[in-house]
Parts: sequence; C-alpha cells; structure tokens
Amino acid sequence: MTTVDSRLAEDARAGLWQNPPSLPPRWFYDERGSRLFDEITRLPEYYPTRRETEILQEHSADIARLTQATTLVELGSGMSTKTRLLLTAFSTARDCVFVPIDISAEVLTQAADVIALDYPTVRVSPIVADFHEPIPELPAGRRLLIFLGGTIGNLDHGERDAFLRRVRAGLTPGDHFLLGADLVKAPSRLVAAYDDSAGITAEFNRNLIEVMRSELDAEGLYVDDFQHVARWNPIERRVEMWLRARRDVAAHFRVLNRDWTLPAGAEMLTEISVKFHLPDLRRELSGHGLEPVRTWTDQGGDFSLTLARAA
Ligand code: SAH
Ligand code: AVI
Repeated sequence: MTTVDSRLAEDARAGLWQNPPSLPPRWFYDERGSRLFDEITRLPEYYPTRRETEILQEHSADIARLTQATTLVELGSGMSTKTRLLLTAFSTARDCVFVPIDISAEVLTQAADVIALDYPTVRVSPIVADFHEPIPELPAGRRLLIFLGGTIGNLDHGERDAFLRRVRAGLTPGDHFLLGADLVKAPSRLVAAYDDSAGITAEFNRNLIEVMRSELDAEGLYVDDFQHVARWNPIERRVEMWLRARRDVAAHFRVLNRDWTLPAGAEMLTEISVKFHLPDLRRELSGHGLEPVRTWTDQGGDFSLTLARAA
C-alpha cells in the first residue's frame, strides 16, 4: 500500500525539480492547513463559500426532488458544512446514506462524527480516499455525487478530464452529479479572494513549506524564506498561488536523499484555481456523459451549481 509519506515523496520527486517547481494542492490539507482553509471560508474577501451556501439554501429542496437520491456521496468533503443543507432536505424526504470522501483523515473523521450525531436518521459512512484515484464502490440506491466549493478548479485540464471520466464511471445511468464551480469575474476580486488582508491565505500557502519540511525531513527549509503570491492568469483563466523565495534557498530532503535549491525571487507553483464560463462547463459535462439538468447561480452571478444526470 502507498503511504501518505511515500505519496508525498513521489509528488515531490515529480514536481520540485521541474521548471517551475510545483507540488499538487492536496498537500495543503494537514491538520493546520485544514483549519486555515476553514478560516478562509469565513474571510470577507473569499466569496465562494457564502455564494454557494446561498444557492444551496435556495435550491436544496429542488435538488432532493429532482434527484430522488437516497445515497449522497461527497468528494473532497472537508467539514461538509454546506452539505448540511442538502442532508436536511434529503433526510426530511426519506432515509438516506451519506458517504463523505476526503484525503484528510482527521477532518473527515471529525466531520463524520458530528454529522452522525446531528442527523440520527442518516447513515454516515466516511471513506479516506484520493479523488485522483477511481471512485470507491458506492452503496446501492439512487445516488447523488457532489463536488462542492469550486474544488474542480484546482484540477488542470487533463486532471479534470480524467476526473469527470471517473465520476461517470462511478455512477449508474439515472444517478446525478452536482458540481460547484466558481465563475470568471473581475481579476481584482479574484486576486483579493486569494490574497486576503488578514494574511490567512498566505499562511495556508506557506504551511505547505512546513508540510514539506516535516514530512520529507528537510534541512535548510524555512517557512519565513517564502512569500505568498496570488496572480490572475488571463490566458488559462485561473488564479495561481505561488511561493516566492525571499533569499537563495538551499535545502536537503533526507527522505528523498536529494538537495533542492531555489534562487532568491524564483517561484514554486502551489495551486491553480480555474474559473469557468457556464456554457463551457456544461459542454464539458455533457462531453463526459453527464447531461446538465439545471444550473443555478447566486444573484450576483459569482458562483454556480450544476446538476447533471449520468446518461
Ligand atoms: N468541499 C469543502 C472543502 C473544500 S477544501 C468546501 O466546499 O468547503 C478541499 C477539500 O478537498 C479538503 O477537505 C481536502 O482535504 C480535500 N482534498 C484535496 N485534495 C484531495 C484529493 N486529491 N482527494 C481527496 N480529497 C482531497
Ligand atoms: C478548495 N479550493 C476550492 C479552494 C479554492 O478556492 O481554490 C482552495 C483555496 N486556496 C486558496 N484559498 C482557497
């Protein structure tokens, strides 16, 4: 079995010696990173969580009615805070099973325990898994698979294509997929959402250095040597988060038995967050056998939820 450590070592070997160096965003979510993400969701500049919550407040009952689902499966579930709106709508209509799936075992267990207490009629069955792997076999019944928060934006084009293929493969015709996606808007608002004035996103980004230091047993690697950078890339239509070296970095990873250098001013790519135009997104879904049934946005048109049916 691949351990978390060996998986990080694999990702580090594949990404850190590239130009530019990079690591996949999954490594943000250790215990501290998950807590920082939770803080991000409440920041004034970070609109996606509030906008998606508004849409769910308005339309969870429609989603329960349209899908008639008895099994709710959530990928990258985190604390599943917004999912409570769906659980309320679903469990009012019928008995249901909730399968939260996340890579972060601590957060997943904590969230599953609290939800099981708060929703006694819902059977909660958490799974620690990576959404870049095939979707685990799901309980029988009419299923609704959800992927909220705009996390689809953290996947590049190739990853998104492979992800949507796995989603379709994990569902049976008639099952549904609910996708939360952030929409293209003024770059100033987008960048502010990833570079907040309280500096929480900067801490979230820089925490990756601490994860690398501790998990890869690094010497000469210090969080304070890195500066948070958030930029809008208009060609790729995505916000990018980078870590810029404040001085020449010369580290040694004992776990990898390799040296790593980053000259002052050079940057490492830590996250992309793609923003969408709705017609493109709907076309992408139907191209993967996920036929859009309904799309909702908040009043300002900042964020979207699309319900699609597995063909
Ligand atoms: N869905 C929640 C949380 C979003 S944060 C929301 O909308 O607020 C992204 C979540 O995805 C985190 O909980 C993180 O642990 C999880 N995650 C990141 N990469 C993952 C991967 N490769 N596989 C499974 N979960 C992942
Ligand atoms: C989880 N994901 C959708 C967040 C996003 O907006 O791309 C992660 C994040 N990164 C910085 N702030 C929030």
